[in-house]
Order: sequence, then C-alpha cells, then structure tokens
Amino acid sequence: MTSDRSRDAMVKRVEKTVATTPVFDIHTHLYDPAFRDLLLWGIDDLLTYHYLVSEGFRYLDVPYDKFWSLPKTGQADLIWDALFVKHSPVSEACRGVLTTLNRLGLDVKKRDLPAVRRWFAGQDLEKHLARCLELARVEKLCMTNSPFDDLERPVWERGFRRDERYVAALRIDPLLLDWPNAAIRLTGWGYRTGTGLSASAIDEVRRFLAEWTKRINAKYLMVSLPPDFRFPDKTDCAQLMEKAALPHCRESGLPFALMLGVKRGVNPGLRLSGDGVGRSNLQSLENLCAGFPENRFLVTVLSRENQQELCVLARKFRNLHIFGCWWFTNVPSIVEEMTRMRLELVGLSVTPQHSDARVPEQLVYKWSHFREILSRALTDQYLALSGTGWEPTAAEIERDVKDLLGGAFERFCRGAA
Ligand code: FIX
Ligand code: ZN
Repeated sequence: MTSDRSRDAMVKRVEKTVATTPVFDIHTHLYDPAFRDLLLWGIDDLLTYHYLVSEGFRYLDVPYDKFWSLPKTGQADLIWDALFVKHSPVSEACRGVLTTLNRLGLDVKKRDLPAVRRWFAGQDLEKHLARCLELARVEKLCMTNSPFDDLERPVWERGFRRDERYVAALRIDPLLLDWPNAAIRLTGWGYRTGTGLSASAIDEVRRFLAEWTKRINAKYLMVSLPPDFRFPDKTDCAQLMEKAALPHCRESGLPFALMLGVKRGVNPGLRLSGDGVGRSNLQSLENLCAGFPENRFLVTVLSRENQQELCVLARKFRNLHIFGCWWFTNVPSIVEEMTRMRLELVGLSVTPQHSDARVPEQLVYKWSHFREILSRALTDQYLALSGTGWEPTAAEIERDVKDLLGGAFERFCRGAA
C-alpha cells in the first residue's frame, strides 16, 4: 500500500515535472514573427477566436453577414457581452480567455473589457510574445504553412531570416481536396500539370512538393480529411496521396500528418466557425499503415467515437504516431478520457496534445489546462505502479514527461523507435 506521504510526494513530483518541462507544440496556426501581417494577438483576436464565434451565435440574433461586416472590436464586444456578461463563461474556450488573462496578471473579476484593451495596447509586441511562450513553456512550435495561401506564399518566396523556434509544416489540403483548382494554381506557378492526373502531372506535383518542402524546411507534410475519405480509392484525393504525397514523404524522409474527421462548411455563414465533425473510417488508415510501411503517419482524429480504434491501430503499426486532442475533443472531460486511454493502451509513445493555437496568448491557457490533466492522469498511472512495488524515479518521470511533450514526436520524425 502506498502511504499518504509517498502518495503526496508522487503527486508533487509529477505536478512539478509536468508543469516545468518545456513543450514542442507540434501543430499550431501561429506564424514566425516575420509574417507580421498574418500575426493575430490581443484581446480582440482572443474574443473573436472561431471557437467563441460559434458559441456566441448560440445567443446572438444578428444576421451572420451583419456580424462579419463589423470591425473586429465590434464583433469582440458582441461576443464578450453574450458569453461573458449575459451568461457565465463556463465553456472551455471562454474559460481559456480568463485563464490567459489571469496568467498575464489581469484582474478578470472586474469584467472590464475596455481596461483589458488598454492593457494590451500598452504591451511591447515582441516582449509580449516572448512572455506568452514563456508562460506556456513552449520551446518550439510547428506552424501550418500553405503555399496556397496568398498572404503567406510571397513571404516564403521573398525569403526571410528564420526564427528557429517556429518550425514549418507543409499543409496541402487544397492540393488533395480540390485537384481541379489546385491544378490551375500549380499551372500558374509554372508546374505543367494539365488538368487530369497523368503520370507527368504527378511528376509535376512531386516537383512542387519537393520544392516547397525544401523552401520552408518542412518537418512534416499535413492534410485534414473529411469523414468520407477512403483509401485506396479512385478519387483524386486518394490517387494524389498514393502517387505523389506518399512517395514524396518516403523520398524526403518526412512523416505525413493526417487530421481525420472534419466536415468543412457545415454552416458556411459561420465561416471558419462553421466546420463540423463526423466519424472517420479508420479502415482506410489501417490500409495506409499496412500498405505503406516505409511511410510514417502522424495522426489525430476529430471524433470522440474513433479514439479507441485509433489507439488499437497504434498498437498494430509502429509507423503510426498518435497526436493531440484536436479541436472539439480539446475540452477537459474528453482530453482526460483520451489521455488516460492513450497511456493505458499505447503507453508513452504518443504526443498527447498540441495546442492548435491561432493567437499566441492561447498557448498560455491551452498548455496550462492540458498540463493539469496530464499531471493527474500520469500520477494515477505511477501510483498504480507503486501498488506493485515499482517506484518510478525522478529521472524516469522526467524522461517520460519529456517524451510526451515532444521527445517521442522528435524521435518518430527521425524514424527512430
Ligand atoms: O485543419 C486544421 O488545422 C484545424 O485545426 C483548423 O482548421 C480549425 O479551424 C482549428 O483551428 C481547430 O482547432
Ligand atoms: Zn489546426
């Protein structure tokens, strides 16, 4: 039996280790500061986060178009009023804003939005960004980099001095999910694709992938896929994956990150907030892992119902690395369930969380909320071991936490066990 004293010591040790170990945040929508125009920050960007917009519309009765025509501060005012003033901010996304403000040293109980705005207006941006990373203990992060983004592409083409904390990830949704339009764009950029998927078109797609991988020094290739994605298949998406993306990843030694289960534009009026979720067909993922053992797959799945099946697949295929509690699963009750299930079924060779932050301040709450849960889940696993007489040492706990917060991901990317 574990005595109360050794139990307390274990709780404290794990808490401290989890709270202080730096994290490599492997999927965000943040940008290297060189992308000045794409940088979101401050209270109005926090309040107009698309998670909060969809929650705000539960109460708002303004038409969608009218809402979008407002300046950002006007949108933020409506959301603040609906979600923080007229109702208590109990949702995870609302609580996140408050955790963030609190950690930044603001007094949230005053409910004084103008004062919060004044505080942000007084910040030196560079110092403020550094403080957010420091409070979240984020050491490095992956961006989401799309050559199809007209604001982003020219910055890469011009070139800039890289900040090594911001790691690039090559995002290719438009290529795999809308080939007819992607072909037009690639042609405009000098790739001779034509419109069909001929062998020479595939070669040109591979040339495009190779050039962009090199230009941005991508850590991995990434795509998000709808619930009806099937593999193998005759669709453009499955064909491009098989003939271009997978060979490219093998050749360049990159993992391929798959984010499965998003239904885009369920309610287009809500714009970025209008995406939904559906259960994925993990047989297709099994086919990929089994059919392409030389490829490595980083996978997160949006539907809660898919999570156990995903863990079981990871037990079968070592070329599959599970990451993150993505988006609608990133709420404490589901994060706790998923994290415990992953530890129990897969062990420590997973990356249990990524932030998906779009605004740097969100790193503060997303990592603080996750660290609390990880600490609880991990403590319970170690305590269960203590019951057998196995006492994990401090060094072992540190090793394990480092793995969970980026170490296992780095090893997987290197192709090491
Ligand atoms: O596809 C993605 O990378 C998603 O994470 C986003 O599209 C989504 O809007 C998001 O921010 C979820 O957290
Ligand atoms: Zn994302």
